[in-house]
Amino acid sequence: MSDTTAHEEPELIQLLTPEGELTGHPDYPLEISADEVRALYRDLVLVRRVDSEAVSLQRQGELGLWASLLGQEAAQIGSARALTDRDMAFPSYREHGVAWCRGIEPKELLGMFRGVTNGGWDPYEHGLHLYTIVIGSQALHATGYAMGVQRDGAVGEDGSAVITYFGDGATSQGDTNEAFNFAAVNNAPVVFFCQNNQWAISEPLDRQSRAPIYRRAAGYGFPGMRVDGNDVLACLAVTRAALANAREGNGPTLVEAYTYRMGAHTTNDDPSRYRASAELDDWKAKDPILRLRRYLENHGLADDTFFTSVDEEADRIGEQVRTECRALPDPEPLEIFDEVYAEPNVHIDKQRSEFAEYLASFEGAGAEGGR
Ligand SMILES: Cc1ncc(C[n+]2csc(CCOP(=O)(O)OP(=O)(O)O)c2C)c(N)n1
Ligand SMILES: [Mg+2]
Repeated sequence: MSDTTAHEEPELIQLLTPEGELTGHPDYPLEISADEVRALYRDLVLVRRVDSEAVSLQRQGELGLWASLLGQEAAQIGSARALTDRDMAFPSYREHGVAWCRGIEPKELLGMFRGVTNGGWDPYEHGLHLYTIVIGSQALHATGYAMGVQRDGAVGEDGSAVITYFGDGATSQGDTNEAFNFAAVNNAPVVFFCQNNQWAISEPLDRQSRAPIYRRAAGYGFPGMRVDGNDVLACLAVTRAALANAREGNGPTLVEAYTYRMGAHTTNDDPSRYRASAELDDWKAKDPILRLRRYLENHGLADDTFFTSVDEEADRIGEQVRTECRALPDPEPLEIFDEVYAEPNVHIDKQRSEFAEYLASFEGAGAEGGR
């Protein structure tokens, strides 16, 4: 018995080769000006800098944890730059590039990882839901939200679409598969954007799926495609098409962005214990920033002055991230009770007053006692 689903070579949608050559793709034509390409390059470089500063801040004890996006910049910037202000995104916990594109200040992102906020931003103001740690749950939230958009009649060419981000590991979760099915049967305007970074902590891709992830969409009855996740132009073109499809009332799409987590899972992890360094070297050759830089240089679309100005801006942002992180105020201890429920709740009120009493018992024992 032959099993073509598992063994046929998958097609990878690519517009820009790792050498920086623009090949384009017949199904995903992309009209983009030189200014827009330079803006994408700037996004990629600045987001990588915010990320590397955050890793250093964790190492210096300023953050409790950080989940690095290193290597996934193009998947995030390309897809998020395809969104409009009317769209809503539901991220996981590594989507710092998406947050950047949705206008979240780096310090707002750092707050949660420093343990000083319960979330960090107003989801409606930015069109970005809060970070979600419960793997795959955001796919259901996004599907429900998309069904709400549908019921509000906020669809059509100028309407809203929804996108949700999750990883390869999340495709093994029931929540994600339920979301696929629910979105399909309800024709919900949602794009499932899977960043397949080849690893779910220490579990490699072949422990998650025998068939390529994007092919699962066929089983639920909607289109799926694999895009080169290190090619910012391909990610932009494919996500734009998927969002347009959702807006036009054609339901969900699964986009598998084939990429690589170049760093550790989080700052708590040591990948040298479970993966070979040769694998990382292979992916370094496909670096998303390098290939866009090569394209800009090869076509004379950017000169040294441009690259230097972006690097200088990155230095300024690095400095800003370090300063603002250290200046983030500690919350009042009792604030933790304020955002548990939207409505007053007797159980929470009881816990609040018990905790207030406990804190008061430290009075006179020094300011640190209550903290
Ligand atoms: C429901 C649930 N199960 C397990 C975990 C623990 N956990 C945290 S991250 C992770 C791996 C996720 O891998 P993937 O979906 O590929 O995302 P990536 O971290 O690679 O971006 C797991 C199992 C969790 N947070 N939530
Ligand atoms: Mg992963």
